[in-house]
Amino acid sequence: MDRTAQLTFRPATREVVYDPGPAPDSPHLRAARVLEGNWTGTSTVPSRGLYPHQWSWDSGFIAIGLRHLSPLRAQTELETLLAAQWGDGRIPHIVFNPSVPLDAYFPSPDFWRSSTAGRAAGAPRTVQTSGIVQPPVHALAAWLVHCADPGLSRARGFLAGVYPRLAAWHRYLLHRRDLGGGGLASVVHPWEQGMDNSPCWDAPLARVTPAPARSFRRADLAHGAPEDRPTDLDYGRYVRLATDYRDRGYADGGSAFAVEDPAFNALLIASEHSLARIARELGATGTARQARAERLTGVLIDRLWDPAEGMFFCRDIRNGRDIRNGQDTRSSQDARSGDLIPERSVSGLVPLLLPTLPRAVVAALVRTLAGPHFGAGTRLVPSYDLLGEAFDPHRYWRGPAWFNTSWLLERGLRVHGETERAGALREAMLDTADTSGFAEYVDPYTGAACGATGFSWTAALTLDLLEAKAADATNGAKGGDLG
Ligand code: 9WN
Repeated sequence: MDRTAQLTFRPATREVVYDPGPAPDSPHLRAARVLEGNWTGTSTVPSRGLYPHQWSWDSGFIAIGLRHLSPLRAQTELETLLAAQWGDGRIPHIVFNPSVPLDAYFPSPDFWRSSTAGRAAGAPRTVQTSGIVQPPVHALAAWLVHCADPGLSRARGFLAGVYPRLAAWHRYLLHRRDLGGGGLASVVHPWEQGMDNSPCWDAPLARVTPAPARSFRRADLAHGAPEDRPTDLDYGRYVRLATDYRDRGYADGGSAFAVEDPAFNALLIASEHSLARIARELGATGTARQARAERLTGVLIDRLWDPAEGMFFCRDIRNGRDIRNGQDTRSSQDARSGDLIPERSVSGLVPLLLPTLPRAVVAALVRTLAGPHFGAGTRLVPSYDLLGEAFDPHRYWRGPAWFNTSWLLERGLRVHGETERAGALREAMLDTADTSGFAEYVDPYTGAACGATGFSWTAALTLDLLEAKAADATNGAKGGDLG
């Protein structure tokens, strides 16, 4: 599927140009090789060793890059994920590959028991999945994938096929997961938010009794340095939360851990904007969805924005609540509001992505991004406050820079006309991704690789940035968005 020389139509200038294709052994080809190596035939694994199944938000980011190599594969990536959707609308965070041995990844299908424990919630019978979710980047990805080849998309009925599933997914999040009662979706497990061991979870997780270490066996340590990964104590708590959820039949509402996260909700809102575009493409008006996206942006600000700090924070909606046997023993409206968690995570900058943010919020976010907590002396944006007590440049989501969050911020900067800053971030990402061997995450100061190399979303988003850069060179600074 390597791209070779071709004639290309440039919509901005309405001309057909000769595109010689990527130079031999260019970053473009190196990134393409990673995706080729991680493709299974119907989807892409995040990395061959550490993550040998299909992950939900990974597939969204992967499809965004894959669309430049093979729009058909990018469509298939999302269709495979959506085929594992549950009856209640949730998109599971992992779709398991039955040919991978059970001990290759923990927790494996026999832990989640989706087809039995998840029956009441409508888990599929023929494919095994986890029972939790991940950030809703999918409608955004589906729209971008469509834009890469609208002809193929229309011929295959791609958008018409995915739209009802994406709509059900958003409905699930906005209704079943509005655990705080204020209009935002809550995550009920750190794995759901995707930044597994972020210091934001330390306080809410401290209330969770860890599962005994002997009751499970981690598989991740066989692939990564222990000091780059979450601790055993973290894992004990992850296992406890997931076990309790499973044992409640994956019914929502009784979790001891429930947090409204800015990045998770910003992606939901960005995806709602994309669903409005998809609806329009399919012949509807999209007006109601567009209005909902704008209204939710206001709710996000009301519930998670801190003007004094110039960023968004997580809201711990279980703070002070007593959950026993899956029942919330308090019911007053007061108990629903919870407290903001005073930890600065990159998650609190991701809402920059939203097009209808007030100017003052945008200006404050841009200042925070460049300031001492996230910008001082770094190559890429750290996952956590450089000045925070828990900062660790190598340990997973407690400091290292990740490419998906930087990609979202780069996009956010462009949405708000911060072209120069976006350009600088893009250059830093392109350079670091390639020199780190498309690492899973990197030291934010040095760019040194951490975790897995040959990581799919790093390669995919590199391809996306390379395409955007090439389009900018041809069309002027605003080109390259493809949607
Ligand atoms: C648990 C696959 C996933 C990413 C997450 C990242 C990591 C899994 C793990 O890998 O989480 O879902 O085993 O640590 O934190 O964001 O989607 O790449």
